[in-house]
Amino acid sequence: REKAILLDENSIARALKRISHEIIEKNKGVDDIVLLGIKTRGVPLAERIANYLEMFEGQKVLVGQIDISLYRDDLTEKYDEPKVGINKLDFDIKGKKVILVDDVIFTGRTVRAALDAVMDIGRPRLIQLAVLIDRGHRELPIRPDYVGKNVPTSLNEIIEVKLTETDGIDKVIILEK
Ligand code: 3GP
Ligand code: 5GP
Ligand code: MG
Repeated sequence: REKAILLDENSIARALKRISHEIIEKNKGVDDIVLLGIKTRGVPLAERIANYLEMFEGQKVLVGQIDISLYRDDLTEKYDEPKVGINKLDFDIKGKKVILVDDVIFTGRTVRAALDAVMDIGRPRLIQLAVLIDRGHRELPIRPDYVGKNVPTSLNEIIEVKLTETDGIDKVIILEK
């Protein structure tokens, strides 16, 4: 079942620090940047990146959450379009640079739904995407701006992302179904 460890605690930290530096480089600082974590594990990842951004640039970066619910019976079955949950932010994103953060990008449908949610909330200046793992198999023309690790997968493989905040440990492994 477990085939390999893709990232451990140290390599997750290094990947998130590198992504944070890339965000600063691409945006020439962190002015007007807000991070939006997608549902469960995108949220702690967004919080960690925000901490690194503050560490590197000495400026606070706001973090919000986006709730996208997938309706599917089984992780390998075809599923309906991801649905946008109730999304409220306690800050305004009008004119902001929004960076969506998720743990894994696969078909791209969750991100597409998240883009809808963001546009509903307010009109950002631009939207970028950061993911810890890109496992391929995109079904939409969506690509991340920042990637922790590219992992070409087969469809019977699953990436398991564990984070201390949600799972008590930092670890990314690849499993065979
Ligand atoms: P997350 O809420 O932290 O993103 O989709 C619900 C959870 O199931 C996700 O956690 C994700 O980590 C996990 N998961 C593992 N494999 C898959 C998969 O192939 N598709 C989806 N949608 N989720 C998966
Ligand atoms: P997509 O909508 O791009 O098909 O899938 C992205 C969402 O599903 C992400 O929020 C991610 O958590 C989850 N997901 C898809 N494939 C995997 C996977 O192999 N492992 C994990 N952990 N999550 C996945
Ligand atoms: Mg996710």
